[in-house]
Amino acid sequence: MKSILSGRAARGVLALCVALSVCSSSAAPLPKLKLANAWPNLKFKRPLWMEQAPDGSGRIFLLEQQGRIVILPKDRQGAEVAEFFDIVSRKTYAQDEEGLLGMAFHPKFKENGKFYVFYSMQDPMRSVVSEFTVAKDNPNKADLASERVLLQIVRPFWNHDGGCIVFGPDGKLYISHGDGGKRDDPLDNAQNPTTLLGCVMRIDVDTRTGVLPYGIPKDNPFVGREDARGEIWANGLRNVWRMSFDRETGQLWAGDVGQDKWEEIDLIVKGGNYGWRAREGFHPWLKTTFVPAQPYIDPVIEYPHVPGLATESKFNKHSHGLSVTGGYVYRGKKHPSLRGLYLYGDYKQGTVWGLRHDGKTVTAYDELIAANPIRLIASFAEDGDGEVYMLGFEGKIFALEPAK
Ligand SMILES: [Ca+2]
Repeated sequence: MKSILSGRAARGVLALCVALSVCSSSAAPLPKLKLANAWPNLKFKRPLWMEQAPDGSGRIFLLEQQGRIVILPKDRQGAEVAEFFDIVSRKTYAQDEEGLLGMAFHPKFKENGKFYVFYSMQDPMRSVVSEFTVAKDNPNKADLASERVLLQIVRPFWNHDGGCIVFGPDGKLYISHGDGGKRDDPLDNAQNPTTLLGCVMRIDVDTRTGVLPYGIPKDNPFVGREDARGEIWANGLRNVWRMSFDRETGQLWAGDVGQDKWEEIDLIVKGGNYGWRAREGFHPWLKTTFVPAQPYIDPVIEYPHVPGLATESKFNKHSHGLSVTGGYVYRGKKHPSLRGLYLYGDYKQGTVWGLRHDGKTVTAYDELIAANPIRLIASFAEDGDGEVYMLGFEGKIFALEPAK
C-alpha cells in the first residue's frame, strides 16, 4: 500500500471510504483459505506447538506432545529434523491432555540461550514450568541438566492443563492453566483467586520475589492481597488452549475451551474475570461460591456445540464445533487480504474461522475453511515473519493461504 499510494492519495481514499462507509476492511467479505503442506516430507507425532527462534538464525522449532522438540529443516522439502530436546523418558504424557504442552523462547534467547517449557508430571499429578538453556557447545541441542524449575502446580484431575506459555511484549511470561479438570469445575477453582488453576498467570523470569524462583511483577492485579495469588493476570477461565499476542497491538487473544454448549474466544486483560464456572460463553452456567470483584467479561465471540443452538447467540451465523483452538492475528506480509484477521479453529471439527475486531467489537466473522473432522487442529503457529500455520494433530504442518 505504501508504495502504491502517496500520503495525499491515501488520505483522499480514506475520505472517500468514510463518505461511502463501505471501504473499510471490516466491510469486506473475509477471504476463504486453503491449507498448503508446508513441510511435505515430514510427519510428526502429535505436534502441539511451533515457533521460530528469535535469534536471527531462521530456525523453526516444533514440539511433540510426548516430550520432544525438533528443529525443522530450512529446506522445506527436507526430510530430516534435528533433535533439540527430549524428555520422553520422563513419561510426561500419560493421558490425552497431558504431556509437553508448551514452549517459549526468552526474548533475549540470542544472548542467553534460555527457553521455557510447560509439561505434565505424575506422583503427584502436576504441571511444571521450567527454564532450560541451550548447550554451550551446540546451538542445536538443549542442555537438559540446565533445568531450573519455576512453577509446579498440583492438579486434582488429569485434564484441563492449559499449557500455553508465551512472552508478552512487556518481556513477562504468560502461562495458561486449566481449571484442574472434570466437569463443571467441581472445586470452583477458576473463580478461586487463591489457586493457580483456571487462569492466565504473568511472571518475570529475570527477577525473584522473596524465595520464589521467579519474580511477581508489582503491577499484577492481585499483588498485595492476602486472599489471592500474585501470579494471576486473569481468571475465570476453563481451559485456555492456545493464546497469542497480536504482534502489532499487543492484545492477548485466547481460545477458552467450553464444556457442553459454548466455545469462546477471549481478549485477556489485566485482572479480567472471564466467568467460568458461573458462565459459559455469554450464558449463565452454575453457581460459584466466589463473588467477583468486577463484572464478568464476556467473550469476543462464541460458537455452539450443535448447529441448532446458534439461534441463542448473537453470533447466530457461526458454524458449530466442539473444542476451540485459539490462533493468531495475521500480521504477515505474504497475504494482504488476511492482515488484521484473527484466525482460530476447532480441534475436533477441523474448521478454521476468522474474525475482524475494531478494538471494541467483532465487525465480521466467517468460516474460512470448512469442517473436516479427520483433521484435528492441535494448534496454530506463527513464524518470524508473521506467517500463520496450522498443526494437524495427525502429524502435518500446513501454511494458511488465501484459496485464490
Ligand atoms: Ca467465559
